[in-house]
Amino acid sequence: KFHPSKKAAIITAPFSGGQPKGGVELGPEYILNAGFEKQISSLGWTTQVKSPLEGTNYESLKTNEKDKYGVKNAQIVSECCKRIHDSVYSSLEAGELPITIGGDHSIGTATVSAALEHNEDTCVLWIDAHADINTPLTTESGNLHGCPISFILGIDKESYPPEFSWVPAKLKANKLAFIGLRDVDDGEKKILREHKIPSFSMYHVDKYGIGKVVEMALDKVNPERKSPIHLSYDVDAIDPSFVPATGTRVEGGLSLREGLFIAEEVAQTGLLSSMDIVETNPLLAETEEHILDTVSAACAIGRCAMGQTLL
Ligand code: EXY
Ligand code: MN
Ligand code: MN
Ligand code: MN
Repeated sequence: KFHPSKKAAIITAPFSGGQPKGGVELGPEYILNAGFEKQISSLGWTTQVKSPLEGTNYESLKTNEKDKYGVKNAQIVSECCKRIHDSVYSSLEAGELPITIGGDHSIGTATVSAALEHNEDTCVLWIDAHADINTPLTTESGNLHGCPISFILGIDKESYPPEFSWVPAKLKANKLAFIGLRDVDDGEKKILREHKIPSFSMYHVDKYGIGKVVEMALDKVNPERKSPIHLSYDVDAIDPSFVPATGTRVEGGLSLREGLFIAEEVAQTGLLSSMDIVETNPLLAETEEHILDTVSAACAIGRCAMGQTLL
């Protein structure tokens, strides 16, 4: 349905300031070196790579101090997000399908807000072990990769550092669904309940099977299957046995096939309009094989979402 002209933009987001570990900023480089652009163009897409953070050096400004709002690195996260937002937004306006490669998940603030500014009807599938919905009031870590969704929904607005006042909070709670959850903070659980956000944990995946879970999630956020879909894919949704090189591993995750199935099923709707693939951290690998597994999985997620089929 969408993208008859099949134009994609691969947007690099080499940024680690949303969490304390180093190395996640190398994700885009590893994924591109693995041939990601060629893999997408082999599926019939014209591709280009855009690097909105080129020439910046936000990494060198990263600290481990919380500000008076209780979060770390608000300034650099905000500035990176603004650049990525503008890049994603202009791609969408140009009729391209932006694939943003992270970097940590704080950049979801940028990509989702751009998707909603382009089309207010966009729904969001957030595939993750974590809910990433802490507010500055509920976060214990102060790491902003645990907070992007609260900014996009505009929850507890008064608690935000002023750096985030540019973020348009256009997402409605009934247009967001989670799949893969298994490490959710108590404060986040309360938010999920209060806002009645459709949340499918690993319990639901086991109980109903991944096929039914994806269908239920789409029924909630996109019942008529006509809204554009933003797929925000944190590779830590997949079990660490398949995806070891990531910063916040949680046991008991999706099998690699379940993880790829989600992307395949989104592709089948014909409604994918933008996506993120985040949290690949090559420096956290213990072996070369760990790097290869993780980077291959990240590439495969992208290919499946962009239409690769098994037969
Ligand atoms: N909920 C925890 C926190 O807020 O620090 C862990 C967040 C991990 C977020 C990763 C990106 O998905
Ligand atoms: Mn995440
Ligand atoms: Mn996560
Ligand atoms: Mn926490």
